[in-house]
Amino acid sequence: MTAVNDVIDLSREGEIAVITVNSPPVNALSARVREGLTEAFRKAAADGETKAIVLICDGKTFIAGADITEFGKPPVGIGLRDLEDVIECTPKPVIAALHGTALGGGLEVALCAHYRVAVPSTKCGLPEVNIGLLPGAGGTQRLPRIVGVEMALDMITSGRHVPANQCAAMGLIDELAPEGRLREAALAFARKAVAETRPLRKVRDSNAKVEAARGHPEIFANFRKANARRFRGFKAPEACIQCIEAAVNLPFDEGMKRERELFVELQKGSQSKAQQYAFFAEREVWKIPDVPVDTPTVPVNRVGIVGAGTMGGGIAMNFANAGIPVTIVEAKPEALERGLSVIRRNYVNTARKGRMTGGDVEKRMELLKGSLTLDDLANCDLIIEAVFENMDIKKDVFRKLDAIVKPGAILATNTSYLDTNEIARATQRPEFVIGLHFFSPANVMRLLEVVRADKTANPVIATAMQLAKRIGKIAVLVGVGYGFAGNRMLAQRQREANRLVLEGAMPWDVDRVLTEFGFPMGPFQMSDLAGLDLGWSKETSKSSTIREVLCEMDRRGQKTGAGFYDYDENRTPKPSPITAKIIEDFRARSGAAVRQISDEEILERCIYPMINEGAKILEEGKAIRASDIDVVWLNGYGWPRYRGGPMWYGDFIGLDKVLARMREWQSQMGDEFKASALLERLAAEHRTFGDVK
Ligand code: 3H9
Repeated sequence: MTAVNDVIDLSREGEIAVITVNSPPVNALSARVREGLTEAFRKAAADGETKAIVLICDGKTFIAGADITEFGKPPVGIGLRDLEDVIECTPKPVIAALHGTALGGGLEVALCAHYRVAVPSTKCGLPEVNIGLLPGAGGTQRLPRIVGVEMALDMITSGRHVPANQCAAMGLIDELAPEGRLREAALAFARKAVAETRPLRKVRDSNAKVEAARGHPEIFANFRKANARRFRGFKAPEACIQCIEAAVNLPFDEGMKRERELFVELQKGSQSKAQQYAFFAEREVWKIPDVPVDTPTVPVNRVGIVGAGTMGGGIAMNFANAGIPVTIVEAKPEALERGLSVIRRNYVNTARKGRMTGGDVEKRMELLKGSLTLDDLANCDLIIEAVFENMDIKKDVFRKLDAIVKPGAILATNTSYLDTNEIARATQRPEFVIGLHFFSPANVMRLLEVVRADKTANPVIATAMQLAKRIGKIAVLVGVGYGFAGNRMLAQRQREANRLVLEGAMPWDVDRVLTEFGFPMGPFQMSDLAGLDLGWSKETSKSSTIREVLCEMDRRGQKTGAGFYDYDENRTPKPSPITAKIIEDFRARSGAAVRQISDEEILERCIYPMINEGAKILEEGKAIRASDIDVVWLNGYGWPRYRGGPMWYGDFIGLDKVLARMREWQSQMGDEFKASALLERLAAEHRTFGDVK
């Protein structure tokens, strides 16, 4: 084996040259990889003994894409497309040997090989859309030439990873190799290609599938229409579609030009920067400076859950889905029965949609054991409390659990707001107490706020983070404080949304501005969905807020067919003249001065106080880094990914601008708008949240 450089090796086995990429962690196409590959291909092409070439990767995966860390920096070395030309024009058969994930630029390189061999566990995809880009190294032109236009539209705009057997069925992979035998299989394929003098098949030349779609613009029109909701606000999916249209309507080289233009346009725009930031932010959250990766963890083989309500049931499903047995405890048999049957119904619905089999439903239900006594949790390694949001009740549960569960077991609370330290103090084992704040519906939402209390031990934190990964969540470590990171910031937005209505905006104005910004729904639609009567009681209601008045009129949200909005039988919200009248009366009674409020003010008033609150969370050390706060908002509250997260957005619009507005509002409306010291400092120093390390 000869090292071409530190990441590329070239060797020969008989008449077959083997080029190996070894650039951990994911063999991304960095400048070194591109240079080494170019040189290796040139050498192998020039070598008289070599009759065919296998391109293979060491480590856990084939090339997983371009090196995203290079984006936005001045280009270095040979370009990816030039490397691809070298590969495609090699005068000897080139066989790409795939394992792991052949993604983005990695798959694009493989598409320039003349043949592709893969082990069955391989997945192929063009996920650039997820980072606000399009496949910019020929993927939009070559993929439809193999898999057809419809499949290319689906793969490129979803970015999904397609399993090898499906790729083989579509012709994207020529041969499946036995698992673990990739190298031998690829070498055998190469020898066969030489022996049979197989053609140097270039994907660029195979036009039948794109020509079949020519003169059928409805394919694209229908696709756009069917996916309008999913693509709303994002620029990359539309650019991907336009590239595939170019593949259909233009000669290959012209299509490549179009792809380049649109790629560069996306790369310059703020959306791709935001989405790339989000990609790395979601990988940073796992890194906790004072909890090193080698921190020991507690093995979690059985989980206990206290409370079989909506949260408890949803949380239980996460563990059952990961094959971890769960014991759920409820106080009353009817409540337990109801909780378990809701879980079963959820699984049956999933099975009905074809996303699991009847057998899977039974397997999961078998992992869930109901009980009416906390004593049955004695052998659990982790117990999650999901009872009513009341400090006394929670403390009582923890006191009891402490006496029952084995030493070393972790006690977790799912509280959304309450003081985890106070709950921990109810036990003799505060170092084993932690917060695990799941978001509703807990079996669907990806976010988990892991709440570190003052005494929580490092192994307990490490275990929680590891377990979150195991059940497919994205975990963010936060400190104790009312509402932790997410709900604490949400409270700012909610307060301003309500205040804006008193000042002259209508709920649907506020919701429209925030949905146009990119949220899936606005604060008032969200309130209607959750139910306006959460925490409301008829006996104590005094018509003191618009919400109370609505509840008193039995307009309690979607479930009663009316709330801030009126709803039809399809639950479509319509601005309500009744609500408008209630609001006008309320304003008149409270003597509020009503004025015209611009969309710009609505947006700024809802978002800037959140950014300011995020800064306070950071300066208090309740979140490790600004990007962790963004991960909370991206995964728990529907913050539009193409706007990075509230902290990224603050940096994007300029912290001096946020600060100026906060000061202005503070002078008009009081200290709720007082700027955080961190915001003041960063703005003064012309720095960003991203600069705070
Ligand atoms: C592209 O190809 C553009 C071209 O079309 C055109 C160009 C002209 N670059 O996710 P993990 C790092 S765009 C740099 O935790 P897993 C990652 O940050 C690209 N770094 O592992 C992490 O670092 P750290 C299209 C990358 O096993 C480490 O690798 N491709 C890249 O859970 C491990 O990552 C994609 O979008 C990269 N491309 O998942 C694929 N990828 O340890 C993006 C990863 O310091 N990657 N890193 O935190 C993935 O989807 C997943 O990483 C993968 C592995 C599935 C591969």
